[in-house]
Amino acid sequence: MKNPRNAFLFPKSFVWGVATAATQIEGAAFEGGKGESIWDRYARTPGKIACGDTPDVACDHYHRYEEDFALLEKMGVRNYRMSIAWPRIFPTGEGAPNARGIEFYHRLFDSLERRNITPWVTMFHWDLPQALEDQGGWRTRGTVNAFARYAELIVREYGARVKNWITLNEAVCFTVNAYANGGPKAPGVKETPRIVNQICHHAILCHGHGVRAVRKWGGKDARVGLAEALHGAVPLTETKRDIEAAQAWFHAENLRFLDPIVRGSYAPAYLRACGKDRPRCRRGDFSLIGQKIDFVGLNIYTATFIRAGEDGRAMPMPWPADYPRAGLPWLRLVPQAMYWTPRFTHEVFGVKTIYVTENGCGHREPATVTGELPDLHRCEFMRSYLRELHRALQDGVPVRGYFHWSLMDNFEWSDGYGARFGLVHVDFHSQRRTPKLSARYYATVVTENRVP
Ligand code: PNW
Repeated sequence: MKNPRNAFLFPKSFVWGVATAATQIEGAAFEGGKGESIWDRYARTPGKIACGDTPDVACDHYHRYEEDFALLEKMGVRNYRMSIAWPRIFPTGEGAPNARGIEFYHRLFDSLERRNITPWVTMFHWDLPQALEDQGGWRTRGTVNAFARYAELIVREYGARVKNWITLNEAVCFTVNAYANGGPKAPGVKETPRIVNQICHHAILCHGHGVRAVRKWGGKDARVGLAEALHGAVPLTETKRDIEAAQAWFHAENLRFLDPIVRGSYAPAYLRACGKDRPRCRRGDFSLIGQKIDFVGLNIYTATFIRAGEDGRAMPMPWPADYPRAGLPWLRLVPQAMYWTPRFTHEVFGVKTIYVTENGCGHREPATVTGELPDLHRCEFMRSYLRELHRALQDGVPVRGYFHWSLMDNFEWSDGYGARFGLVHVDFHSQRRTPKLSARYYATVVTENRVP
């Protein structure tokens, strides 16, 4: 028998990590001089969040980060993706920065450094300062300018210790899913298509400001990219016809954000689809938006099956009612997304360096009594998705790392604390942390560099 430890091996330089976001874990929502974010406000609007949950305390990571990083260290995880809370740095989004907020992240980076864990820092993971929203928020250029100042400040402040920057997390979630249909993301309003398109334009402008800040203040060895939630497509069969149809559909579905960033202009097809509601652009916008980036992060959870119709056109498959899901209604179990989304991103958008910046499953798991929580479903989820990632690497798709979402159970936005995505279980009453079986599984992945 061949040595089974040689099966599903990853390249030596492959980056393994876990991911979190400030609002979902920090808590201390009104401590240390932090200002109110749109999620703090949204959580106080009745009916918006399951069970009336709020991010006020979350995992209390603000006070317990040492304990959390000790868990990371124990798992052997050497890369940690996190976000900085904009309202902790600028409580009202602009004006004077908050020294205690700035200090807090220095303490976090100190702790990571001591443990030899590399930070990957997201500048914006949805927590817009409420004061900016009150002045028009993403609808205005004022917010873009405020973001530019924020990005510059954090890169100047932390650039000596942070070398991996992610400007925005999932632009579609805090723009379209927040302003087009009344939710489910904060602020949960319904604007006209013209305003929504303008909001999206402002979002990619912010990405550009983030890139500029890193180039100017981040040092020679700094790298910058963004984390995207692309609409994934999986060909129903691996025939030429279905693959071509899936690829065409993937391209058409993802023109709004990544395309202008990698090509430096809006695609004619995108502008046609916007019609009279196309975004208003100013001179200079695209030299900012289209700056070269070092990698694209993909948050991969699910995808849509596509087949070619008679005329070759892409036809999305309807979902059978019983199709399996990984905990939440939208999270249909499609491990092949881990193969096709990076591959199409490479083929269609010409991206040469890809990181999977999120992947995970969210279940309603029972509280642990003592010891380990045997989340066999999460182990199986990871195993099947990681094998598809391995297949992508074997076929030459340039994926350089993987971050599991998430380190621990946390505030899952509108789903509150009911949907648990963690490798580590959190008891939200006692704040006790208990590694699940999947934490051990992932520790094996990371330390042996393979899919067991
Ligand atoms: C991501 N989809 O959101 C976010 O970046 C995380 O903050 C969040 O906790 C995690 O995924 C789990 O929800 C997504 O519909 C939301 O494909 C929806 C989708 C993808 C990602």
